[in-house]
Amino acid sequence: MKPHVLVSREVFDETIAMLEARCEVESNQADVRYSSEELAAKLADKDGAVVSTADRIDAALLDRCPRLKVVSNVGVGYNNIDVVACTARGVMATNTPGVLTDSVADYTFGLVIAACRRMTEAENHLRSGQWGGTFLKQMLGMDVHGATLGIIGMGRIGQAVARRARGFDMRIVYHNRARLDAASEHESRSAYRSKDDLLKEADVVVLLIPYSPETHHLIGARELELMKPGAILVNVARGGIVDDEALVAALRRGRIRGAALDVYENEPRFHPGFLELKNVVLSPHIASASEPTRKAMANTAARNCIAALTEGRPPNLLNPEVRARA
Ligand code: 8YV
Repeated sequence: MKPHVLVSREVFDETIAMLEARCEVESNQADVRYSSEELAAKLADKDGAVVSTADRIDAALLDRCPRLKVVSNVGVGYNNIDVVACTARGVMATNTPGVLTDSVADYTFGLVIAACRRMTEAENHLRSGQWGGTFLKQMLGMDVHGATLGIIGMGRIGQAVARRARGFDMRIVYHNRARLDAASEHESRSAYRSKDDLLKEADVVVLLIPYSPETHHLIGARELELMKPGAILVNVARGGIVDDEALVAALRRGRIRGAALDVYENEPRFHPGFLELKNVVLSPHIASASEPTRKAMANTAARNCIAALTEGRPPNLLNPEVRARA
């Protein structure tokens, strides 16, 4: 008998076809976000789940899914999944590392340029009908070339952003839980700094770390005060890493030059103060959203789910210590 799988959000037809070749599939192709209660009810009789990073998979939900053997995240970040609770219940958890690295790095660098050169502010100015023609001191911004880029989180994506920064002749400093080896530092032309020293030195600070209780509000009022007055903050990692209340206050009083955000505390809700500000670029969590990359993410998640249900040990297993349910 084929295992039963829930796909919690709309995916591509090819992903459904891949799953249906090996599983009985129920997919939310209407893409209406399930409540926690609806998700638990849908998973009560399932063997596997392909879920989005917006779906909360916690102990309370897992206790209502006695057959569940695998939770397969469509995304590299997995703070939405209580992996310890999965392991305790014999549930495998997987993510999709690697396939989105370059798309997220591309988008991150696009946000760097947009914020430094005030691109969205300029577009809004034009769209609002206020433009009276070009003049010398219009929309003066900061040059990207030659600026110092500070990368907090020098994993795959951080190192891909560093490669892009080299093409713009930027100086690169980074902070990471573990310092890179000498060869990787040399290859990325980057220099290690403590978090505080990076914040004091960088013209542009980019956040590329996972969210966890340890990184909650890693950037708050204190850290924003350390930044250079003309500096820019870019967050494409996770909402909650930045204290958005403190960031709104710092942007309002011009404590830093600007920001670019793709993620927010409590998204899809976000701090209304951002909407009043011209010195912030806003986008709706789309850093990985190129079509090829989102297809690769969904298909990788499907392959992880199928492997877990048919072979027992999937690629990209987040809890290899798990004794999976029979
Ligand atoms: C989202 C992301 O997963 O991969 C991640 O961790 O944050 C994004 O790629 C994306 O919204 C797909 O659901």
